[in-house]
Amino acid sequence: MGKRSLAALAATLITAASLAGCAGDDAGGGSGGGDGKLVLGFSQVGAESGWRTANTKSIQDSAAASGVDLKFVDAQGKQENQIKAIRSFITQRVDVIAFSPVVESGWDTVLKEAKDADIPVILTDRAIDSPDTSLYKTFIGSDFVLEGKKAGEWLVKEYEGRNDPVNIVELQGTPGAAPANDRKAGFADVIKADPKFKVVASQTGQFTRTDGKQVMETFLKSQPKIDVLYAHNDDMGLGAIEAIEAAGKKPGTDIKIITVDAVKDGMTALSQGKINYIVECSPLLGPQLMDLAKKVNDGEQVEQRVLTEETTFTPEQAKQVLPERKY
Ligand code: GZL
Repeated sequence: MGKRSLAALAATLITAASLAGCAGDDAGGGSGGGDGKLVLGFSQVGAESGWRTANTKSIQDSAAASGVDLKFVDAQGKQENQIKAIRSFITQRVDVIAFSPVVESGWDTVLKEAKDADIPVILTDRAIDSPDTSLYKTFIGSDFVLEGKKAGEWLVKEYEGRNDPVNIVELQGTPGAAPANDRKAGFADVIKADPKFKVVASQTGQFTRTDGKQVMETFLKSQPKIDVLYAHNDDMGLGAIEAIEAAGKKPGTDIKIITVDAVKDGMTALSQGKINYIVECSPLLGPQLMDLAKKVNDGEQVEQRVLTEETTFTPEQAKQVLPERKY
């Protein structure tokens, strides 16, 4: 149990004892595991993509390796399930709460409850849009706007010197999710400089292969000419490749494809030339999350924003790094 929890526990015990004549029930502050282990409650978005699976593995493996007692809950992509899980962590008096917010909005009430219960919160992977940054200790994750910009910059370079119109279709991530909003904004901000680039269709594929394939099928039927697909993650891009091939076209040649994540299946398609460029978004947040959880449990100051390291890949680079890719 960290220093923060001990202080909170002592204060609550004194209050409880003075009110009730005896401590009796469980006191406030983090209870810590009976065996003195840090107890971390984690609410995960779901299991929608290869990235998410790798993220979950990183968190679970890191908790085991660092002796953290992890209470892991999968929300199946529903905000109400994440809110329920956070409330349950508060009732259980965990030491620290962490979660990857499925969408940006609607968290203030439940995070205020955690703050009132003196349980620190860490945001991982995705941000929230609350103006009250006192509701969480830190946010560890990627800069999604930058990821969108990197995708746009590749496209601008790819079509440098050419003036014919470039028709782009876009597969967006989950509506309301920070990576969907920001990857869209960053990409649009770069391509707006050149009027030849036109996003002729943009629709959510929910970050999944199935939806990515289905939406790409509708794009192929409704759009007379598609030059480029920008997919907010590899999984939707891989689903779209199935639709493109079924329509008798060559992905990566007839339709250029840019995706984000760089999970193994995406990198394999990239190495085969079916995808032209991938912007990496690292899911391996586990080790840093455990380190941050221990620090906030001990009442240590941590940076408000912890950025993850990531790069970009071309087909040649994918061939080189695939053998040692961890996910
Ligand atoms: C990004 C993460 C996104 C991935 C998708 O940090 O939130 O969610 O890009 C995943 O693959 O579904």
